[in-house]
Amino acid sequence: MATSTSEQSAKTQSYIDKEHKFGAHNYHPVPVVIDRGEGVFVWDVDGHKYFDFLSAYSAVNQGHCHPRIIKAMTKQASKLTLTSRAFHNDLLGECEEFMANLFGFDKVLMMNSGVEAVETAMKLARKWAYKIKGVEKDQARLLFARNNFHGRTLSVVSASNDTAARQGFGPFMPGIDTIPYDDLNALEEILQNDPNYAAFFVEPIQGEAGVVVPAENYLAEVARICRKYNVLFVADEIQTGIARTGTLLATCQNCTCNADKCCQQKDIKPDILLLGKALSGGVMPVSAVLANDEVMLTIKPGEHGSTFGGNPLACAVAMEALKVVIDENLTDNAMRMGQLFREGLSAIASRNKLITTVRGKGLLNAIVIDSEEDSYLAWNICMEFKDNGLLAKPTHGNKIRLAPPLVINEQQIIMALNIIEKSLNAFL
Ligand code: IF1
Repeated sequence: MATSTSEQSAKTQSYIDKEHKFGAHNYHPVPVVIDRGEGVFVWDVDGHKYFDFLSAYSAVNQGHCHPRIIKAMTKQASKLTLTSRAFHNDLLGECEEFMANLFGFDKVLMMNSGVEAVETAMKLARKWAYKIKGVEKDQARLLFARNNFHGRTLSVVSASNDTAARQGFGPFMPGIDTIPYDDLNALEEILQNDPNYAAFFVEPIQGEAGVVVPAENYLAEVARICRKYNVLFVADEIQTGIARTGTLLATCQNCTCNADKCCQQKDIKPDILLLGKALSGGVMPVSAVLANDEVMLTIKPGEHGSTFGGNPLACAVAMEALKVVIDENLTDNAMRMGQLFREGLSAIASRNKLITTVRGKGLLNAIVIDSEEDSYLAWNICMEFKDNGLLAKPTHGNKIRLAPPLVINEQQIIMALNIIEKSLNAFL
């Protein structure tokens, strides 16, 4: 088993010291240095094995270094990686067609990081507001839910209410407002009082806020209210999408379709869908914006893009990463293993009062620890997890996100639950 944090090896410390000396100090990582990943496991430089219960924030849904995705990547990497969009390439159209059909939209705009997809959607929403909805020039407003996390660019943190994300970065993007999450009255009230709203951006489950699951009817009602006031419903599925929550998309809350073609139940279909992270199985940055022609065609040639957006390597990887999700029934596995996992966590909570809440959907779950938000208890519990062979990290103080790769099996879930209970009991 892993050496305890106090016995952290000199080898591990040397890697951490080098990062500290030569790298920006923009993170406070768990003190572990990983050098190999396979499936649900990662290993550190001292050869210690861990369950990965963060999955790079739901980017490695298919498991670390999935052989099919690596094979697709290495095959394409030795043939053609990048042309820029100055020229066509032989995979972009195929990838766009595959994704448009799978998720049920007319068109796809490929980008790289998740926040680039969010920024793209903000630009599309404003363009649509001026060209289609008829909002006066420079008067379009964008609406977000409070306690959101959509990325870290200046215009996106302009929509954040998180102090750490905003402090010292002003001035912020104008034309942005927020309302409480999971509050339909607030949404109806703000949209009925101002015709200048272009779009409402929302996470189907708020990940960084601590895996906050809204009311069962929230997303369907968001879609209805947005349609009522001619406002675009933008679903940020960068973390919740691609089978993570037990359906291909979290907006398909009560999905009954099988996962090889998202039915996108008409009543909750977003106008703009944002994907990222697991779109590449965690092997490279790939993101995508999906929308129908009325929205997507408001941007003309030369008005948006990126050097690497839609590159052939990303297209090869994205298609294979999605095919793995479908072929291995990861949506169904996430649903079943998530149910088993939450039952196990609830059983632990009945024996150990440190867990005050268990919540989540599919394999996006979190436990809330009985402590103040600014307490170090959740961090110390994660250090104990690490010493016992499981990696996780607290979010917003006293919540611990627990999100393994979707390839996890029943035996591994039970082993992880045993580690979690053993670790928590060390604090009783
Ligand atoms: C970090 C948080 C999670 C996202 C949603 C857009 C983006 C993200 C719903 C932007 C990215 C990442 C960022 C990453 C840690 C992680 C994160 F802790 F920061 F808040 F997952 F909750 N929409 N989330 O979750 O995508 O540009 O990063 O590709 O910044 O360390 P990105």
